[in-house]
Order: sequence, then structure tokens, then C-alpha cells
Amino acid sequence: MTDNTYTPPAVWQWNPGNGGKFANINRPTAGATHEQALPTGEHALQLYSLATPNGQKVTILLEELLEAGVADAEYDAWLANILEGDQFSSGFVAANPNSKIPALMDHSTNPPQRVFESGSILMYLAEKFDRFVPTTAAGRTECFNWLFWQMGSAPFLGGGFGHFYAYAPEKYEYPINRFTMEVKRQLDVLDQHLATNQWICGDDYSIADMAIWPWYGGLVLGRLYNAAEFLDVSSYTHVVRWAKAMDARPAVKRGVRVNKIWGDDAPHMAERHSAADFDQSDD
Ligand SMILES: N[C@@H](CCC(=O)N[C@@H](CS)C(=O)NCC(=O)O)C(=O)O
Repeated sequence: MTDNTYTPPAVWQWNPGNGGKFANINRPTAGATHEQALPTGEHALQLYSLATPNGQKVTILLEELLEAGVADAEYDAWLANILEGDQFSSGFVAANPNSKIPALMDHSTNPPQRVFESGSILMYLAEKFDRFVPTTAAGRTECFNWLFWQMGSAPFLGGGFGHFYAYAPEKYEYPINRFTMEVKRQLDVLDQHLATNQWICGDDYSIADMAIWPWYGGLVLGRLYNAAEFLDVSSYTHVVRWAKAMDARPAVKRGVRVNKIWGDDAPHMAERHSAADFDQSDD
């Protein structure tokens, strides 16, 4: 039997390549590792991203804005392949010093505005175009409550549950139990809320739905971590109802494809520069 006990040394030392999936991109320091400028296309909005749940939040919003007729939301989406270290280029670090996708540059301002953190990007675009965010003070506050709920909660789902259930080199009962408990509690929060609300903020579809769906919708639709049975996701009936309603939206179907280079739940599309790109597939 493996001895899983560990006595921390006085000073932690970095041990590269610990065997976990994605271990090769982790390091304990920030900043650029190489000089490389970001590409820039013809539109004002330049997105550098990948179709992970955090990336999909933004591309879903951009596609919803275009679907709603907001022509100025046209954008170029460049692939930032985090497995190949693109997030550590000097250009990317200038757009996001935290070296995580998604990162947005808005060239319609002088100087161009950088926007990082997916929640900040959603707020920025919703406020810039005055769409998918409530207009009343009470409505906006409730919308931002749920937006920030997602930003605070999803690390327990992705970095906690997903990491130890799906990606860690070995299965350890203690962290899996701890994070499963928390993820099921979060699903229950959503389920109770959606029992009496059509969308996260009530009657109107908003950036709160777009933030929460790629993580928690993906989970109950069986697209994350192969954990649907383990988490008994079908018991969260209201979350499943909401997740399916969002999944059926044309803009959502497009948004999840942008910068997609892996997974078989939707066709791939490494870059997006116009609506015509959806007619082609990279593989
Ligand atoms: N809180 C950030 C999290 C972003 C994030 O964790 N992005 C991951 C992909 S989902 C990433 O870029 N990881 C690259 C790395 O850790 O080096 C946000 O919501 O924008």
C-alpha cells in the first residue's frame, strides 16, 4: 500500500514535472519566458484565448452580441495554446500579467485597453455595449453577485475537484472527498436558485449565465471530467433544464467552438476572424 503521508520540508522546493496533467506548464514564478509580440487582426477587439470553460465564457458573449446585431462586437480570436507556453510570451504577459487565458485587447480606445480575468472581460463588454446586463441598480447588483459567485466558486470545481478526480497522477480519497462535497454543494446552490428562476438573474439571460454555464452546465451535460455519474448530476434537475436551454442557443453553439483545438463535443476552430470561419473546420 502507498504511504500517502508527507512531511513538508522547512523550505518548499520546486520539483518540475510532478506527473499531473498540465504539470509541464506550471512554475512558481510570473513573467515572460520569451519575446514574442501578439498578432493583431482587423477588428477593434482582439481576443487571445483557448476553448476551455474560462475562454468559452467570452466567446459565447461575443457571439451573443453579434447575434443581437451589435456589429462593433466583431472580433479576431487568436489561439493561445497554454500547453505550448503561449501565455508566457512577452506580448501575452503585457495583455495579462497573470499569464492565463482569456485576454482581450480593445483597440477602439487610445491607448488600447487591456482586459484580463474572464469576469472582468464579461463586465467590460456588457457595459461597453450595454447588453446582457440588467439596467436597474438592483438587477445589476444581482447579476454581479452571481458573476462573482462563479469566479470564486469555479476554482473549487476546476482546480480542486477536476484536478484531483481527473488529472492528478494518483487518486487520493481525502482531496476528492473534500472537493466533491463542495462541488455538490455548489450544484445545490444553483439548483435551488434555478428552481424559481428561468435564468440566473431571473427573467433575462445575462453574462451571469454565460459565466456559469461553461463550468456548471458543462458538468451536468457530462462534458467535464467524465464525472456525470460520480456526481449524480441528473439529480440537479433545474440545473439540467437551464443547461440544456443554453446549449440550444445558436450563439452558444458557435461560442464553444472558437479556439477549440481538442475535445470531440464540438467541431474545432483554432482561430476566428469572421462569421465565415464557422463554415470551415480545422480537422
Ligand atoms: N480567473 C481566471 C482563470 C483563467 C485560467 O485559469 N485560465 C487557464 C485555462 S482555463 C490558463 O490559462 N492556464 C494556463 C496556465 O496556468 O499557465 C479567469 O477567469 O480568467
